[in-house]
Amino acid sequence: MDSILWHIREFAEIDSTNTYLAQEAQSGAPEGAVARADFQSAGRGRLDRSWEAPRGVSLLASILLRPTVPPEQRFLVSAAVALSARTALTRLCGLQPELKWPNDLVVGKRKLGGLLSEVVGDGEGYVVGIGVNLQWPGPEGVGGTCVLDEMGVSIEPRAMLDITLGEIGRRRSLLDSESGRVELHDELVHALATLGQMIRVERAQDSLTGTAIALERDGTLMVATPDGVVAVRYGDIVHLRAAETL
Ligand code: BT5
Repeated sequence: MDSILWHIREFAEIDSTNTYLAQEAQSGAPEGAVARADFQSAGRGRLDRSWEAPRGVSLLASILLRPTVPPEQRFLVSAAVALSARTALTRLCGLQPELKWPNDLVVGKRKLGGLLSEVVGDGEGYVVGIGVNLQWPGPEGVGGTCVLDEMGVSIEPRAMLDITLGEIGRRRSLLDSESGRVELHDELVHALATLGQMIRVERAQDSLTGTAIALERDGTLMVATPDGVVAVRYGDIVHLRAAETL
């Protein structure tokens, strides 16, 4: 059941829906506040990277959630949104993207969407931004894809948002309980293309190659390398190929 009262604010143009909603959240906006834009002049990715999209061809939205989640399981808040977007796409057009650790929606090796989750205060809220390429596959050279290229259908951003919010409503209460978080974690593991892949981890200080073997309860990715198992807590990864054995 959809238990959240959504309050959606739509913009023809904004700098970044995440920046806007984070300010609203700081000022006490309630859970369920949502910002959606046709165009962002300063769309943000993680680590000061940018998220690009021409006007009207992508879902560009941010959602404010205020669950009670232990700090080490905060990643499940953005996971709940990513899983909801995934289900929304399947319901809308049959596409079933996979998730790539830590925050991408992918079709094979191509990036369909990304999430940017920001904590408000000391965990009083989470602004989860989501960008999904609907009718434009992303900037040249980044290996992106879009729903139109994958399925031949044009989905309107608002339609995708509405179904995604309904799906978030179904998952939202899971975040508040230990058993619910286990359920979400299981759904995430099932949707995560990363597990069982040979991957390259790229971090500021180093890079390593190995097989992703597990996702810990705190979101840490366990990677088996020739030098032993390494716990990867942050970083970017590249999927190289499916590993022969797990
Ligand atoms: C992400 O960052 O993937 C998070 C993207 C979140 C965007 C949403 S849109 C609504 C909300 N408001 C915001 O301001 N942001 C959120 P990251 O993993 O750092 O990926 C960024 C990288 O993806 C860039 O450096 C490019 O290489 C690539 N990229 C940029 N635009 C893309 C696109 N449309 N499709 C595919 N790849 C893209």
